[in-house]
Amino acid sequence: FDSCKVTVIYVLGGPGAGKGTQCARLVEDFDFCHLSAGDLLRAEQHRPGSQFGTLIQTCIREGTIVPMEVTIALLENAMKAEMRDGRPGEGWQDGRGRFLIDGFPRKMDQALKFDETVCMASVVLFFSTSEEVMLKRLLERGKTSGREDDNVESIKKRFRTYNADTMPVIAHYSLLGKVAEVDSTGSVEEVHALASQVVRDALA
Ligand code: UP5
Ligand code: MG
Repeated sequence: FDSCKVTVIYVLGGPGAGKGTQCARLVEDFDFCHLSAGDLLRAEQHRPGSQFGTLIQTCIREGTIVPMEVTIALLENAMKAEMRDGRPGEGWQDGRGRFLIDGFPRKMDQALKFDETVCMASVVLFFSTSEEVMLKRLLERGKTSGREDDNVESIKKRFRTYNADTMPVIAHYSLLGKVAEVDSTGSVEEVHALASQVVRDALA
């Protein structure tokens, strides 16, 4: 597809920072298609016949990053499908596709590759809070989520990968003046108010 015809916002932040929750709220207010890289990987993991099932399962449990080719292909396919089939109100506005890309790019190789071959994000919406808050949220969700990585051992590994691989990505976009940091410690509504302002500014 034509990368000039899309508006992309990357949504980053640590595990449990609230990326998915806030994206779900933002699509209620703005015409965006929400694509979570983690959700796409989990769907691929369970797709019958997928050759990446075991690889994805291992990476997710160990909190490591799936090789970028797999994730980029899933994202690109989802974006193409949306551009082809999407309707206004589902991420398609005035002939432009609008995407909230949640949980990606989380490593420098993915960031450089996606920016070069797919498209460049206009803004990086960065949700930040403490590990203490994120751990509490993930353990609470783990009681019912069924996610294989919502346990203390996996969560610690996810924090480690986040600090080692994803923080440099945020620093990279920060140098390019693209990062809008939102404190996600408060209530869902409080964080939503701050995030909405970032999106409004990005679309202005
Ligand atoms: N909650 C949310 N906001 C709250 C608030 N303000 N107050 C109180 N509670 C709040 O929220 C987490 C929990 O907290 C929920 O129960 C929520 O109700 C509550 P959520 O919105 O789900 O947070 P989110 O930041 O989306 O957390 P998530 O666990 O999804 O983050 P991760 O980044 O760890 O997970 P993701 O699905 O993106 O990735 C999983 C794995 O996939 C990675 O570890 C990696 O192995 C793999 N992956 C790749 O390999 N490559 C990629 O590009 C992407 C993923
Ligand atoms: Mg999420």
